[in-house]
Amino acid sequence: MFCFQCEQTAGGKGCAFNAGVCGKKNTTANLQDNLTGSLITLAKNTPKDKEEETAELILKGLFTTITNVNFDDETLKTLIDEVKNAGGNEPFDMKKIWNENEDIRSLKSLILFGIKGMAAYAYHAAVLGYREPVVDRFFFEALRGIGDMNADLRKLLPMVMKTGEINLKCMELLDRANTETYGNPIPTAVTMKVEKGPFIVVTGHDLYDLKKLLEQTEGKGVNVYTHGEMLPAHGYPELKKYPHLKGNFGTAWQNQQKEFADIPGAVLFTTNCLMPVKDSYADRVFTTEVVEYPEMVHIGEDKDFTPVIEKAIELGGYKEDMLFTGINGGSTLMTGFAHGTVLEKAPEVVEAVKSGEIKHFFLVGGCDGAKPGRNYYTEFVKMTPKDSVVLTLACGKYRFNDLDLGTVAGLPRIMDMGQCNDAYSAIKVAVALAEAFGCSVNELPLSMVISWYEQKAVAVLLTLLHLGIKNIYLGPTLPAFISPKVLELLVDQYNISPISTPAEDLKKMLG
Ligand code: FSO
Ligand code: SF4
Repeated sequence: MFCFQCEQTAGGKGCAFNAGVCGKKNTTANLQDNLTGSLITLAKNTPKDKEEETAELILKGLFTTITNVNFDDETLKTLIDEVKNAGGNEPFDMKKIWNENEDIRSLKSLILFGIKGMAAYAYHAAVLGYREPVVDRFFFEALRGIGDMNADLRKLLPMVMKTGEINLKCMELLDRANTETYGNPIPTAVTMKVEKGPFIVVTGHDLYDLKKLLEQTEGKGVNVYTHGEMLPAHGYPELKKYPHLKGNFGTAWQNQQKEFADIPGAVLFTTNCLMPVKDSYADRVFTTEVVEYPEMVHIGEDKDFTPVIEKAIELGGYKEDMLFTGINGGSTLMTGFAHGTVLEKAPEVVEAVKSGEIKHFFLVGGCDGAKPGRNYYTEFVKMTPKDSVVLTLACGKYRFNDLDLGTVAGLPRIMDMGQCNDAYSAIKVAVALAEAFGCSVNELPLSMVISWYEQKAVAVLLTLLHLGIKNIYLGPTLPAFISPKVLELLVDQYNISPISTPAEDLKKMLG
């Protein structure tokens, strides 16, 4: 096996031999490569007029290969067969890419990992009935580009940027799907208290699964709690209206093995990040959609969550109400500051900036992860000056979202804009501020501190670059798939820098 698609890759170079750091086995990694290779062949063989109908399979295939999504060799084999039957026979050999010249490999990786992330977003939008032909078609173009052994830097570089451009359209589509289906998020305080009695914890990004579960648990005496990337669900009117959607349990994905170890409730995984399931809680883990783990009960397309509900009732929940806290000891998390809410307050925000009440905005967003060094983000946020606002999104926020940093100009100093795909909200707000001040986004008193882990973060990063956003601080480490030459390019054109220390970086940003 060879895999270097995520931040925790072995030795900062690549996972090889028997298993990946994420727990993915050699056999699974090879099957995932086989699936990707089949998708490349399928893209080559699909006539233009058949692209839209084939796109669904491409989305599913790519999403399945994202880090911490699917560990099940049997499902992978079935999916490969499906792709082969659809026209992906004689899979492209991914080794050819892993063995290519390092700069070509780097650019192809950016495209491939970018479209994997984008596939997840497109998939969530499609579940709600939202598709966009421009997005669907780009998967074919990108896969063909990746499989083109004659492609040089001149051909691949624009495709990297186009991945960012199309991902913006894709995030816009998902934003529309989510807000038209569930309403515009509103600021909401979420408790970390778990009430006594049976409960289900839902993790991942899929709001549709949560909605179905809320409908099916209604009136059954089973409470529902969000976990990880599901936290922003509390802000959506059509989800928050369910009184048994009680609060949030736990923190970010990398803490799941500890947090779920002795949980007297059922856990439903709707997307990544799923970690290898420990015996201590294996009997209470359920998966759905593209997430799968050997021997765990999988809820199929009928979305009949009865086994999950029955498990929760059997386990019975805590005997007494339990008050949990975040990593800094806080027990309430605020969410729901999507573009709709923030832009309503735009005139006040602009006034506060003009009067000097707000001096700086920070976007501290992205993934959390298991490797040490991520307390940088906690320290960074704690050190931000009192006259600044911290916008955040994705699971990295659990490093600081339980902190009470007070308010500035009547606004909370930390505003959670949502999941990683809600980077779209941050972009909308930044663009609106730039318009109000008649300047470019790069001229705003705004600094972006991005943490990455898996491939959705790659897609978001490419979108920021496509928008011409400069001076991004990226951490905790730079991707292994960025070659020195490609890094040089990114530094020259976009002045991307790796994070250093919170104090040093803050000084530069405010300087
Ligand atoms: Fe996190 Fe995992 Fe949302 Fe990712 S839960 S790390 S970027 O899947 O997708 O932020
Ligand atoms: Fe390694 Fe990450 Fe690939 Fe898992 S997804 S095998 S940890 S690089």
